[in-house]
Amino acid sequence: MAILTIILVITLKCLFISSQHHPLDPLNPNEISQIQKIIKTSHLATLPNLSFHFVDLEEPDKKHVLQWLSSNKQHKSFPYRRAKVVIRGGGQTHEIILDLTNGSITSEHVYKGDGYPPFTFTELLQAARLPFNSFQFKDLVARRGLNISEITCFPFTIGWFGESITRRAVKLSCFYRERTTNVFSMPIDGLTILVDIESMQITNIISDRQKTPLPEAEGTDFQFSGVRPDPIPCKGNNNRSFTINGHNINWKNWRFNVGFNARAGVIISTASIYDSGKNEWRRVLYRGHVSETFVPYMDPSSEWYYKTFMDVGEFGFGRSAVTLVPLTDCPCNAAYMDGYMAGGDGLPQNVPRAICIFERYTGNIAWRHTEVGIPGKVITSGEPEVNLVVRMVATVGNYDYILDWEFKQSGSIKVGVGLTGVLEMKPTTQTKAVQTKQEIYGPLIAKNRIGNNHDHFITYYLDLDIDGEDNSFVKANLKVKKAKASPRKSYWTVIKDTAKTEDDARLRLGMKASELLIVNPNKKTKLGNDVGYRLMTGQPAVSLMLDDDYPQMRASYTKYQVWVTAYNKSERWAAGFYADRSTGKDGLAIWSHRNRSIVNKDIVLWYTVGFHHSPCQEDFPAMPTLANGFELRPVNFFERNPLLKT
Ligand SMILES: *[C@@H]1O[C@H](CO)[C@@H](O)[C@H](O)[C@H]1NC(C)=O
Ligand SMILES: *[C@@H]1O[C@H](CO)[C@@H](O)[C@H](O)[C@H]1NC(C)=O
Ligand SMILES: *[C@@H]1O[C@H](CO)[C@@H](O)[C@H](O)[C@H]1NC(C)=O
Ligand SMILES: *[C@@H]1O[C@H](CO)[C@@H](O)[C@H](O)[C@H]1NC(C)=O
Ligand SMILES: *[C@@H]1O[C@H](CO)[C@@H](O)[C@H](O)[C@H]1NC(C)=O
Ligand SMILES: *[C@@H]1O[C@H](CO)[C@@H](O)[C@H](O)[C@H]1NC(C)=O
Ligand SMILES: [Cu+2]
Repeated sequence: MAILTIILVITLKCLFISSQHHPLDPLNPNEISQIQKIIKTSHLATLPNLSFHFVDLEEPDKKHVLQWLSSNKQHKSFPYRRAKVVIRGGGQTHEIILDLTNGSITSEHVYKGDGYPPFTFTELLQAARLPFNSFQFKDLVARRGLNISEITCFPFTIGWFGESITRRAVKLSCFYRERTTNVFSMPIDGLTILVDIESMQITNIISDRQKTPLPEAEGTDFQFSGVRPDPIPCKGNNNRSFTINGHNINWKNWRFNVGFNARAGVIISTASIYDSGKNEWRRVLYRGHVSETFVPYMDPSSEWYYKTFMDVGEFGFGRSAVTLVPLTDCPCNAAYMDGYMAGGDGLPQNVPRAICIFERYTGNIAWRHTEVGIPGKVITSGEPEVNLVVRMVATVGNYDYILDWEFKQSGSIKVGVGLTGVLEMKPTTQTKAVQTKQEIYGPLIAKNRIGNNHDHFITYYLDLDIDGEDNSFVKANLKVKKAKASPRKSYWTVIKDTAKTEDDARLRLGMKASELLIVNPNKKTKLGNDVGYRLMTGQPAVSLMLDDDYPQMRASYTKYQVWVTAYNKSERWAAGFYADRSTGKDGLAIWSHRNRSIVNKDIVLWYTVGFHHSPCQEDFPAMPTLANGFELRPVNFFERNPLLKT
């Protein structure tokens, strides 16, 4: 037995060492267990109601990561291996930094500012069960003639509406499951239950006498009943043209690290592209991930006004990651990666197949040309487009977010956001979509159901390091000029404007024609152009709410799609780290208003993918995927088209 243990320990140690692939690798399950043990054996263990809300890698300084990556790694250990942990205990929020190499707490303090860390799954589950032990709730349900065994209550975060003192709380809305699997399509109207999370007690049940009856269950099911078409014949997984070494991916001319945490979900780190002309790896993206989401519903009624969700900061996209289903979520040639995070008890949890990685044969043409200008010949050449996709799906209550990072051999990185799932609906007695005097907050989308209007804003953190850290943000504005001495009267030309400070880099798109570039002013092509990448934006949408509306104050960064800030390791979460019940005193807008210089500096690009969603009948019973996104495309980064090898 003892020998066995020793062998096991040695094996584990070896595994641990050989798994040291990258200093930005996410915490592995052993490390998460180690963290839990350190906290549980420290003085913090005596805190009443200790729970773990955030456990993540405390990333080493960029300088050290880059040094490590460029050195001979064989004999070197990581710059350092630390974790950031946020716990709640005794009614307070504690921030802790742990050193995983020597197993000690290197710093800790109590956070006293506004807002709270993400909820744990355990808290949400406990809250959702409370009504079933409440006599008042049971009585209300019985009086409505509903069977309590057929009710599901979901916790919703409550935002902030100017209160000077906040508590951690959620509101429960309840739904009826009888004869349907589409729980969200059967909302029980006029019933809101307020739960105080710290005491884990119901503090108020609001029941409206004027409630609208339950809509019918008939026709609400979304379960797939048809015959699935045969998947496209697949050669199998044994001949992939990418390799996965721990979290490091190598594919064609790209290499990068795929990380995962409870908050952001997928994190892409140190993405570099091989330049066959220069014979070297060149840096593009140091770190990229979803930073925050904001989903405000456009219904000011007492039952709906508070629905202004920040899913990433309040729950977590990684926390909401689902196990991907082969052939439905990812094609047959996909490889899968698990996602690890800490539960509310600090112990490691695994989401099997949280991420998939696959080559996508897009059916598109990467480039082509037919030349007929040479007498007696027709020359045709070109290549089909094959890309590499890294995908995850976060299911946050009713919505499913499909999050793709797609790498192209041309040097582009395409980021896709797909929205699907089911709508949040409101029952109505209305049966026809006629204009009434009565104000409604969304279209009639199914029998006796309104699909409430809302937005989705998905904000990306993009720390681009184009050929090095020192970059500039350039607005290449298209300016119309009058033509002189020409039959033409006008033409456009490009006038480049380098943003000097953060103030100058806050943009609302669609107002004027411009190309947005991140360039490295210290690196030029042989022809003398600044090397760069262009942000190709998608369908633009900014928040339309008034600036002094409370939800808008918390998400003030959604008034612009584009921001550029000076790099600061601790500025990553657009709505501030403590997004739950935040008041707008931290976050991207605040950082940007420092108006730091961003010329030839390490800078971060923030881009918000936005959707204004006024639902329609096709969104019921489940919604066909609605897609948007953006692309980062090389501009004068290469000497020539990198698809045409020299
Ligand atoms: C552990 O390592 C950190 C450096 O990462 C150091 O600051 C700390 O003093 C060390 N603690 C102990 C107990 O060795
Ligand atoms: C209530 O629902 C439960 C679970 O579906 C079922 O077993 C039970 O018979 C129902 N009760 C009534 C009174 O319909
Ligand atoms: C601990 O949690 C329980 C309910 O789960 C609550 O009644 C109690 O007040 C909490 N204690 C502290 C110190 O927060
Ligand atoms: C595997 O891939 C290589 C290179 O793409 C190709 O030449 C070879 O035919 C493939 N083998 C199989 C069994 O598909
Ligand atoms: C980095 O950001 C944090 C949080 O916004 C701030 O407190 C700190 O002063 C910043 N550091 C520098 C050097 O600007
Ligand atoms: C930001 O800094 C620039 C350059 O120093 C200055 O021109 C501009 O007025 C500043 N903006 C604000 C709001 O102070
Ligand atoms: Cu929507």
